[in-house]
Amino acid sequence: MADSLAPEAVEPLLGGRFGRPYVYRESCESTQRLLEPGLPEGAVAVCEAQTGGRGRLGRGWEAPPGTAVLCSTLLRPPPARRSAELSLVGGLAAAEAVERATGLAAQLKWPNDVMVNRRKVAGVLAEASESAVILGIGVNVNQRREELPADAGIAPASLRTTDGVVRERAGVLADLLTALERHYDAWREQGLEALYEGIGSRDFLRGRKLLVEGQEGYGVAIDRSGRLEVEIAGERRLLESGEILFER
Ligand code: BT5
Repeated sequence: MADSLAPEAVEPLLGGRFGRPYVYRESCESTQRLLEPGLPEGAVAVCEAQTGGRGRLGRGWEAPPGTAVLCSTLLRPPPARRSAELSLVGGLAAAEAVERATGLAAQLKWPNDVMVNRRKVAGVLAEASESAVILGIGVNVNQRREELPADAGIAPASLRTTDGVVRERAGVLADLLTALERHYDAWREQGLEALYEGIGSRDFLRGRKLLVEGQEGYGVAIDRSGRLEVEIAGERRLLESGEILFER
């Protein structure tokens, strides 16, 4: 079978709640738009190609058809949890799926990027509505170098440009959903504290020189509540959200 994320390739690999139902399209505007609000928690939308893939802050997400994992999961976190933390929950799951696929260490660049060798291989987008959060994850799997966006703010990579291996995406997606379910359940029960070891040990910005809102500083660490502690002009600050540029 050609590499595909069709239900017949993916569903046999799924062992948990996530991915039920599994909503699949060859092409769609964005998987973020495919999940009806009435679906159960854990419903997942996947496609081969997006015509309007979404990043954060109105930016786009690009991947040639059939090369990437593009998925969205419907979640209903309890009101006591800060849904902004879900970017880190999703990032940790994506980092682990990437590590399992490649055997390489992946890091989390706060708040939503997954990095290997200082390049972005995956991105996470949490969009909240009244009744649910749609957690979108894009993982660059089989793109060639020339198929990655040329104008990205952070240098991009795919698993293929990283280690030269072309992979079946179904296994990467199934691993991702399994890890996401496990981490989401732990977060829902105990908060980010339950995932802190996995997140803290992969903290890409820790100790790195940064630019925050035009000012130079350095990253201290992602704290236990999922905020980024930075030091700018000798003062420690906690960031809730934002866009961090780093020195290569
Ligand atoms: C993200 O935004 O990193 C979140 C990406 C989420 C994508 C998934 S795919 C499945 C689901 N459905 C969607 O429509 N979205 C989610 P942000 O940090 O804003 O990064 C976006 C920026 O990354 C863009 O402005 C580009 O510069 C760059 N970019 C675009 N495509 C990329 C890619 N495939 N790999 C790396 N960088 C990319």
